[in-house]
Amino acid sequence: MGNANEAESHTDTTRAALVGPTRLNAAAAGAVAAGAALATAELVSAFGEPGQSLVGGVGSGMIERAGGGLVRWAISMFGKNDKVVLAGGIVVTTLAIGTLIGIVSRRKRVASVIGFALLGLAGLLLGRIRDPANQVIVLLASGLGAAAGAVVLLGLLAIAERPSKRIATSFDTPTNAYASRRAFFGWAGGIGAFAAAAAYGGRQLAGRSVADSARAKVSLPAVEGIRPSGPPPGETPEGLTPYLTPNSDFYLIDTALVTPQVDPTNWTLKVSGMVDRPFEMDLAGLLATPMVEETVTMSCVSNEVGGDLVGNARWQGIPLKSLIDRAGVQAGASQIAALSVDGWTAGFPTSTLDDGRPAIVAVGMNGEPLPVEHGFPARLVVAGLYGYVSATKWLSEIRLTTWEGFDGYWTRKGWSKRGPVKIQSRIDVPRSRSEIAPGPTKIAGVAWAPTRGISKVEVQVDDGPWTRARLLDAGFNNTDNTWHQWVAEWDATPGDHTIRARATDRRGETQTAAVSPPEPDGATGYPTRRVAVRD
Ligand SMILES: Nc1nc2c(c(=O)[nH]1)N[C@H]1C(S)=C(S)[C@@H](COP(=O)(O)O)O[C@H]1N2
Ligand SMILES: [Mo]
Repeated sequence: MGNANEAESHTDTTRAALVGPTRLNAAAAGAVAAGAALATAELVSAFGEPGQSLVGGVGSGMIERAGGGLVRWAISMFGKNDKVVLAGGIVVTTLAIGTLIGIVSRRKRVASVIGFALLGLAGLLLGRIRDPANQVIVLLASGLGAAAGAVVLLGLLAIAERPSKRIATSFDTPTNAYASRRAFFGWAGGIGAFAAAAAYGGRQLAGRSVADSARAKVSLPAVEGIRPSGPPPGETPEGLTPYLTPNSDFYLIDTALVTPQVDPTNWTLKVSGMVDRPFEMDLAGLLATPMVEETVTMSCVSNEVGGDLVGNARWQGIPLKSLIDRAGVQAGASQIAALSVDGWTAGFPTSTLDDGRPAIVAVGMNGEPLPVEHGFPARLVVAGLYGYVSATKWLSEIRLTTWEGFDGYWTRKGWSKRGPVKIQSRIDVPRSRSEIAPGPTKIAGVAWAPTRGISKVEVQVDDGPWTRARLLDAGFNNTDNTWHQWVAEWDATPGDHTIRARATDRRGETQTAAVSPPEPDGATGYPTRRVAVRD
């Protein structure tokens, strides 16, 4: 018997040693190793350009290659969270690939080295390389990340092997199997937690923002003049959009996965191209140039009817006209191209400025230095043009060129070359699909036709007559460049109702009922709200 037992136990040892880690262990080890690889890459890339990240670089690269489609899809799906979702998708995909590498490596250890080498290569190729300094960092980040992944996977697989060896040397099989399983998951969990902490630390380090601290030091000179303002808050129905959009609520649209962090000490704004005297100016220079403040409603061409990709702010800055006049615009220069530090571009006809509309290189927004995500240190704001053809954030260059000689970022991707803002209105109150009580109620919203102004807003309930709403801002110095708040009274009767609105500009042009999508030059149609009136 004793002999038989020994023989059996010996057989066990051999078999167990060959079995090695379970599939679950190998999969978990792969995922943790991929996490360690990502964390290492993030930590290393944090030492590059501020705000740099390998995941961010891969995402930017994807945005660049997929072009407008991916961005628009992501924005439509996830709104303001589009970037977070994209970055999360990259992380989850990497962890899934790691899991696969782990499972394959269970039988062939060399697969862990090959797998992570390929993953690193993918990161290197996909990660956008903007300048030589970053190339080294991207190379280091993907190389060291891949190495960390392979080492962690091999280590965890080795730890996961122990159960079989222990089983062989012990009579108390279950206990030790549990003990070693605990050991494996202890290690795996520990490394996973460490990786998460390292990745977080890397992001914090990368976010050590020169831009934030530089912005905090900017003090805007006071600007004289009468400031338009909406009616006192007490006079607006609850739920109506405020006249001025606070910076923290102002919509955000850009193609940058990682918000550009501009350090004003090595930034200038260039005025170049078809000009007699090209020049550059730094932030101190801009701040010392005579400024204006203009209240302008800015809107995104992607805004759906009834959507919230529109906001109204006080923009402080230098009139664009004064900057290009100083450079001396040459005859034949028919387009103003506006370039960003991040490679994004916009362009509009030089003649846009002929009517004297607000067109400013803005350094201030609602009395504060321009927020980093809205383009610090300077951006362009042109009344009456959609953001995609005019409102370049993180502005680096204003280049005079010909109309034929240049297409902006979105124009190259099939959007209209000209982007005047279409007259539009929005119903804010009552809320969509809400249930309200019968009796006197308020219908309220905003309407805009920047540079043309709003002369009237009308509302219609079901198929009833169009009735005129009251413009709330008469007498509050509002200009034709901002949106207007409006309110209409309605005696709500029980039942389901559809409310519509339409605006007319000061030239007498009424917004069209014809429904068209945002692409290629802005959505049209009446805004509608469906409400249920119940006792
Ligand atoms: N550098 C840069 N500037 C940009 C963009 C961009 O993608 N990159 N998007 C433009 C678009 S489409 C719009 S609608 C406005 C939005 O400005 P906001 O994010 O400050 O609201 O910025 C414009 N300026
Ligand atoms: Mo936009």
